[in-house]
Amino acid sequence: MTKSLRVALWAAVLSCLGANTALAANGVLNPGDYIGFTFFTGYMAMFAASVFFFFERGRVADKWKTSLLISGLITMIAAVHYFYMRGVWLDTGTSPTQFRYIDWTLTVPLMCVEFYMLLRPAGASSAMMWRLIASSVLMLVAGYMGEAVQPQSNVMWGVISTIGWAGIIYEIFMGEGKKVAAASGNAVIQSAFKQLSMFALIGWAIYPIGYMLLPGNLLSGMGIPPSNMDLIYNIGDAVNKIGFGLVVYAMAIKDTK
Ligand SMILES: *C/C=C(C)/C=C/C=C(C)/C=C/C1=C(C)CCCC1(C)C
Repeated sequence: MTKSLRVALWAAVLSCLGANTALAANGVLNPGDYIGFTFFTGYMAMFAASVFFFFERGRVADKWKTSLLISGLITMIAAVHYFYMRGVWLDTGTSPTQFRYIDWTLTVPLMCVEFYMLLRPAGASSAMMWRLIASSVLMLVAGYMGEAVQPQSNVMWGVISTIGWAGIIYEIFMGEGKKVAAASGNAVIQSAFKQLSMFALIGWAIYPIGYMLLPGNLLSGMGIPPSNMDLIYNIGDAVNKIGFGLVVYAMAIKDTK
């Protein structure tokens, strides 16, 4: 990419983020409400992904059917929550924090189960699954505390939440997850595990960026309205929930052949 193209792209992204959006508060999707648009496209994308995973489940080997089912449940739970979040956004123009965190509290532990299901044939212990789930709960409860209960202490809660995230990263990059995957001797599983791990490391890093827009946090006061947090969360959800499911799907199809 040439330098001028890069500069132009960044300018476009920044002006979009900094724009004073026509926020909704009257039940109408206004032309300039790009955050509202992502609630709608997110809703339909999650819905369509669920149909896809449920139907494709019939094409994979028996041992991967539960994994595909969980991929579909993750996007289906998200679709229902996006339906409600979209409504809150249109009616009030405020962040649907409660629905957001109820969604995550169900879907992120299911993503931990997905890691476990992938490595179970290779000998992963259920203790590993519970450690991942416990870390994810710490991450999400602390995030909710910082966003909704004690917003004046959102930096402290963000740090605590990051400890939970680090627990997940440790488990898959240095703990049992890594060891079991390496010992599995199955290149298809190893490649899928590596991709899911990268989602948890890079794809999930999208969320703390949104969180840092909260007043008083690291990215506040840079001219980006805090409401863009929902834009960033919506992008993160589409990338991570659908992408995660597609990695599992591709792995299952490959391993079935
Ligand atoms: C489908 C939903 C997913 C994968 C949600 C993931 C959410 C996170 C990885 C959130 C992480 C956070 C931190 C690491 C610190 C700040 C607070 C959070 C909750 C945004």
